[in-house]
Amino acid sequence: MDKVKALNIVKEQLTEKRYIHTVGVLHTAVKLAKIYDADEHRVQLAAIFHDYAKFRPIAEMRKIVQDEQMDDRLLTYGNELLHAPVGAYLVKKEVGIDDEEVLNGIRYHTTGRLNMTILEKIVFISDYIEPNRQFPGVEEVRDIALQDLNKALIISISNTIQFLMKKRQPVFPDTLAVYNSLIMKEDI
Ligand code: DGI
Ligand code: FE
Ligand code: FE
Repeated sequence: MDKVKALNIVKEQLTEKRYIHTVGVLHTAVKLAKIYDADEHRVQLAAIFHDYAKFRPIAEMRKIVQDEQMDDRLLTYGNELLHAPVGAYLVKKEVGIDDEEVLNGIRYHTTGRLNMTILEKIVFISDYIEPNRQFPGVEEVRDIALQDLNKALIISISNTIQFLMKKRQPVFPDTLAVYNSLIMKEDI
């Protein structure tokens, strides 16, 4: 599917603000795909559709998680997590994209997972650093993402975990697992 068609499809699912965010993620992801030699077309599609399910009713998303026998933990760690795996499911079902690498980029863009592919890392980081994101520390990750993808992942996940802890929200175990595995591998 080409970029223009994909953008037109996702636009209908999103608010204007979220669409602008999506275009920011797309541009950032393409830049990172060139640097890290990832499949640009797949990265584009995953970036464009990453928040496809963001505005689906919570009840609908919870039902899909149950009916499709997805990971049960998605139902207990916060509703913010649902749009990623449900997005992957709906993009396959409604848009007809069945490339598992693209779908995994969508599926894991919020929590991350152990042994993420380059595409998954690129979508995850681009979601965090795209130009419309403004929060303390984002500039640092923007710079580091151009040099070292894993280091950028460590910092962004660490920031997210701290953000969740400050709000006394649960941290999804796979998110902690990515953090642990990268921090033990990296010399940071
Ligand atoms: O959809 P976006 O806003 O573009 O970004 P996102 O898909 O990364 O979602 C961000 C939200 O997800 C934010 O409110 C924090 C939350 N989140 C991210 N990782 C975790 C998490 N929430 C829980 N409970 N646990 C996590 O590990
Ligand atoms: Fe998201
Ligand atoms: Fe997003």
